[in-house]
Amino acid sequence: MTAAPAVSASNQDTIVAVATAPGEGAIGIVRLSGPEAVSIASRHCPTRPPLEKLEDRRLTLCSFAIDQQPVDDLLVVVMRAPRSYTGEDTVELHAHGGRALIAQILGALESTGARQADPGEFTRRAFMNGKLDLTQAEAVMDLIQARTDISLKAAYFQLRGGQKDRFEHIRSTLRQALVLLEAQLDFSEDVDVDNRVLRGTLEEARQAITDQLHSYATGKRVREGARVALCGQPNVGKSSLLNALLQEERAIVTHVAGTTRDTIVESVNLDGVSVTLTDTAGLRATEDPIEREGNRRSELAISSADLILRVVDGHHPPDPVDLEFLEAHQDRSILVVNKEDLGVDSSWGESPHVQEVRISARDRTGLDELRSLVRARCLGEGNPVEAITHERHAVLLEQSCAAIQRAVQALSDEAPWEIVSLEVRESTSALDRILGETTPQDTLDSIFTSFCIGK
Ligand SMILES: Nc1nc2c(ncn2[C@@H]2O[C@H](COP(=O)(O)OP(=O)(O)OP(=O)(O)O)[C@@H](O)[C@H]2O)c(=O)[nH]1
Ligand SMILES: [Mg+2]
Repeated sequence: MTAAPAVSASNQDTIVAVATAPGEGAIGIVRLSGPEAVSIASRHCPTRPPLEKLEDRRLTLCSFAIDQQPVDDLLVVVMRAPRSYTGEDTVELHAHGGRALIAQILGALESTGARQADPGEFTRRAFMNGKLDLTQAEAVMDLIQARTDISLKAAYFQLRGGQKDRFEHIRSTLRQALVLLEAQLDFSEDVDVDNRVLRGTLEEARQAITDQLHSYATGKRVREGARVALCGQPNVGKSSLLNALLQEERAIVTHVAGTTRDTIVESVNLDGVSVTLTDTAGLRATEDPIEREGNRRSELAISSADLILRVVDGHHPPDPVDLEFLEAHQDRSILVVNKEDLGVDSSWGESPHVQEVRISARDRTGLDELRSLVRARCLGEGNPVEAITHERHAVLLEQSCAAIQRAVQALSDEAPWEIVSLEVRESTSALDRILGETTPQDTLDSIFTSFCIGK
């Protein structure tokens, strides 16, 4: 994942890059795309018939030659425009995946006219050639980076155009409103727009956007993972729980209160959700400067967490400090009553407002239930696969929604039709930008340069 300057070179260039992960592998795929892709490759791939005449999309064995010297036997395939990933003429070479070999092949293709591709340039060309809209292009990277089943499904939903279709649907609703408004503007004497129909149409679009926006909290956790903090008083078993969830002895566990002094951060897949777990120092009043700093870091982790696991020692009766904490953070905490193996005090389980789970970090009981609670709380209601996952989409949807609200207000105020129309246009243009139709160059640059080379 190398950062690189913005793509500025001409689309007329033929670009080349290795498409498989760097290093040694059974196969290394080199991809060429652009107007000269076939002629450049044919200088190194003596096929029969020649590459220019080779059937589209058929893998053919040949010996790749540099200065007439064969260096590898490989498979070559030609995918002619527009039926290729980029929409341009594309050649793929499936060579053996060795570092020196791939470097030689790339060098040879560059010396015969190809230019090394910038990060994301193949996908950028696919986008420029209308093969993908911008949400689909973004999903390509999501798909590659997905670490859990759920984030993979969400990426694939977006790649197949699931989000694109929704945004287009909302936009077409807004365009219906615009048609009504245009008619009023063009033929104001003869046409009298039915205000209720117009309002209904705008309301429909607003509602669809609001639904999408509500899904973003979930979608963000699906794509980026959720932050979960383990917190509580000293010695209750937070570090033991961290180790149990990671299935490794990551943190030091002792019977001494105050064992963990710094925060410990680890990533784990919990029941299909990618989670960043933070074990924190036990919270208690102290004069020790190290523990005070530990407490400060604990507070920081707690305040930024999507979900807090408040761990208590269930063998003892509830402490008001824990109950107060849970009350203050009930919307994003789960009460984890630990040390179940020692017997749980009968006063636990009385709070109807707090979700509670009983475990033994020592004996590793109750962990499946805890994992599935964490999953349910992180993913919320609704279908997480169809949630919007990109902040860029959420920000533009908010802009679109605000413009619709201003349009509705203008209607109520009986403002001139031009004003209403202006606001509806504003709301559609935010959707245009999500889809990449009028997206500023710098936004495109920042999206595509975050891709890897060869994608
Ligand atoms: N019986 C029993 N003991 C446990 C369990 N979980 C933890 N302990 C013990 O409780 C003590 C404290 O465990 P830790 O995991 O270090 O607790 P902590 O909350 O991280 O403590 P600090 O880092 O000091 O805040 C250790 O002696 C553990 O062996 C459990 O489920 N059952
Ligand atoms: Mg600890």
